[in-house]
Amino acid sequence: MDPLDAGTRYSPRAPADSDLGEHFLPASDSKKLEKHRKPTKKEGIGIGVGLLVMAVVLALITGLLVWHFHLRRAEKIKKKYNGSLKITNEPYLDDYEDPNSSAFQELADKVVLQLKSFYSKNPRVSKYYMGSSVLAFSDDLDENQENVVAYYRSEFEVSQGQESVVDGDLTIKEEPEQSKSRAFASPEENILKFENMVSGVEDSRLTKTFENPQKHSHHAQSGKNITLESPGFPDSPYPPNTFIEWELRADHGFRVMLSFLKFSLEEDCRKDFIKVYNSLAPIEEKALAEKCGSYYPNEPLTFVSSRNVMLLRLLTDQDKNFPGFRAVFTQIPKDLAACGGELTGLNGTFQTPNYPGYYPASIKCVWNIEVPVEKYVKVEFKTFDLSEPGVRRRECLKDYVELNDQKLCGSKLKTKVISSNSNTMRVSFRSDKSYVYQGFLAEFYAFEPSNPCPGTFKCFNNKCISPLLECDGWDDCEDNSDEKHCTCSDSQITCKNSLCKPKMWQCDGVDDCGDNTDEENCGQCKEEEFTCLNNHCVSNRKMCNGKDDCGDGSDELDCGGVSIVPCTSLTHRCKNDKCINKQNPECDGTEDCEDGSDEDNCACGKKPYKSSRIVGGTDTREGEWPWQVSLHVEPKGHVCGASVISNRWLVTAAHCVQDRDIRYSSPDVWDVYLGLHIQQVIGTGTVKRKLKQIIPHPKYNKETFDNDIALMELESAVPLNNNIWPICLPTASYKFPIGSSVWITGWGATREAGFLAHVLQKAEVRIINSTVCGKLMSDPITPQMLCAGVLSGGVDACQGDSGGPLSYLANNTRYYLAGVVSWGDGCAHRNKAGVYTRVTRFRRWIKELTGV
Ligand code: 4AZ
Repeated sequence: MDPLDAGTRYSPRAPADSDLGEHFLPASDSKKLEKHRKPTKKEGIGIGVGLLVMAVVLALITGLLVWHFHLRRAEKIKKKYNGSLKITNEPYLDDYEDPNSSAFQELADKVVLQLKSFYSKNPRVSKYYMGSSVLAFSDDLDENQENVVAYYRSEFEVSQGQESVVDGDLTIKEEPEQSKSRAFASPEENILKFENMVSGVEDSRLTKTFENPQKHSHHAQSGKNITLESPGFPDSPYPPNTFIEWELRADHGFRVMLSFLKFSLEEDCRKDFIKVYNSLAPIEEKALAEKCGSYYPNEPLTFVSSRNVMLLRLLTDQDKNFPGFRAVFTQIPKDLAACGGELTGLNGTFQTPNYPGYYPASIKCVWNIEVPVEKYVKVEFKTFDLSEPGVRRRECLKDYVELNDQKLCGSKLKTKVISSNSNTMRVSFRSDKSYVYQGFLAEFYAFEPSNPCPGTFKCFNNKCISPLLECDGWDDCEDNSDEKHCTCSDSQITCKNSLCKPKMWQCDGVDDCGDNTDEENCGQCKEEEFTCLNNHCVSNRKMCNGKDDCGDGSDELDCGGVSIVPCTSLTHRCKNDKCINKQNPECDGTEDCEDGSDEDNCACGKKPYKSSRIVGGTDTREGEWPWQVSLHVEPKGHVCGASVISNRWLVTAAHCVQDRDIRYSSPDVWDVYLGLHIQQVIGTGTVKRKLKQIIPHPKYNKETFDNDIALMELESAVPLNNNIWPICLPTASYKFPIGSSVWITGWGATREAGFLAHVLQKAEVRIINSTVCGKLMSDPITPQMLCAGVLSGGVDACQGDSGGPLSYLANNTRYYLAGVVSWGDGCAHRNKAGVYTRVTRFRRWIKELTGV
């Protein structure tokens, strides 16, 4: 817990009563209370002296005030500016790499002297200038002339209120390429010729002082990896208040390549972070990336410098220390990161340089695609991430791709397929000086203009899709063109906008048509009435009147603001047994209960890893679903799934633990695999455990599958980490909205009666209205069941997924166990749902037995 949250804030104690007496003023002298009378001569002198004393005191106070205000105005703020500049009239010496060499010292002294004279010429900043120091030198080849680049820090003590003036003068942006010839000093002898000065203010998170700041310098060697690690990695978490810099250099004509192999820092970049610079000075204009949180192991979090230098910084705050990182750095020839070129043939792929690592800064690539005459070109982006923060998508001012006079940027493309009206296409890509991303992977194809999608359906955006997907109610083209101009079949409704949607989707609470046609006239209530969640009708006037008019409390929800209301099944019960009318208030970052209990125990349900890639397909990545468990029974192997809810307890399906050919109800037949990704591959993050006990729900009904839930206690606790982490349990009143997306995961069969999956699979389905579901399924849907699926078929849980989680992502932050995989009519049939155990119905039972 954060120390601040723990309530250890400093609050001055009120003085004890016994002390108060000592501070009372003594009772007034009775003489002073006498009536006024004419003063005597002696008294007259006394008055004169008194007046004099008063005048002196007044003068003193005035002086003090003047001094005080003068001092206040003169209160100084320390500011540091980091910069780099090119020295064009000095040859580079290898000794410059060593800050202890006399060559370094000599040149550094000269640079410092000249910086002083540079600042002295600017009256706005000269009065605040405290001094400069050289951080490093590197070489820079420019039109065959070898220059020295100096990296420096200048310090100022600025009067309060003047910071912006100084900031304005000391934030110096890099000049555009064509106007780089300006010199800062006349090329007199013995005077260094400065060019291309870039400077910016130091990161505000570095204003505090660090006890033991460290700086390491490394020079790469071709074909050799140098390992960099955060302190203590991997055995212990990094220490608090750490500030480390790594200066990375490559040989002349090479680039630095830095790859993070393991990366796990605190989630919040304001607290702990790394920052990578395309320079040896930490200048914001040269920042390539700032990263925190965790990244998937072995994901290509790789950076490439523009020249032969790079700076890596690690900064941590006082609390919450994480494992840290392991990175390797090496040098690559400059042209290895080259890009663009001539692309010919009928199809092919191209990508941003260093893909799937991050592209370099300040790069321009042009691909000229030429397919055989009489054919046209189509480019499809398979992945795309040029997501500079703070840039509006339409503008694309920083990093972008340009094709057909159209600029693309950001991370979500509206159209992934772009085609030309000729046999050529020019694709260009540019990155600016700072902040780089993964870039893109694209494919080009030649197509026949008269028949662009032979044997398939042609979308308006030129994507080709299977003809079976036309008019199926799903936007497969991603521009809806496969769902337009359809003649709706008997099993479909015709939306006002002429789209066709399955009848099953009518009145399911989701606007499938896009114009709400499928959700109109669903309730029986009149216009001036409110439709309660239990389908009762109450007058609109009775909404939010503090009384439960519906009978289920739904007329008192969503009334704006949070208030204490009578408890119903729809309200949230706080720890103090008072109920509030906010839906799903738990762990949403706001304390809604008087006792704050809605924000207790919120460590669950967080996915450990961020992704630096756009995910597609159904294979999961290691650690993506850390609550997923594989339950094995020898000699069969994987039989069922389960979910971690604490370091000792799992939730699974009761039907998984019923005796059949094997005594499945007996704890000792089971082997539990936590943190598993691929069946039969016991990874470093995998833990195997035996069971202490199995508790199937006492009301489990093997005929109807009602109450299909069981608890499993592990023989011993497991360590919780990036690969094993509990999912949140929803409270009894938690609502999973109809139509919202939920994830199913498991190693179950990938088709009905098919084989089990090797790699843990995931699929996105939607929650389906129980009444609609009841009409679809062969057996009844009880209140203890929850339906989810994709009614067009093809996506579902299947044999072997049973007992596993149905995970719901709340507020884009944490996952809740909405359901336990229970049963279905086969797998993935059209107009069939998957049926799950509704976990909210068992919240109290779970708490009673496990304490979770
Ligand atoms: C099973 O046999 C099973 N389509 C689980 C889920 C579903 C079907 C079968 C849902 O474990």
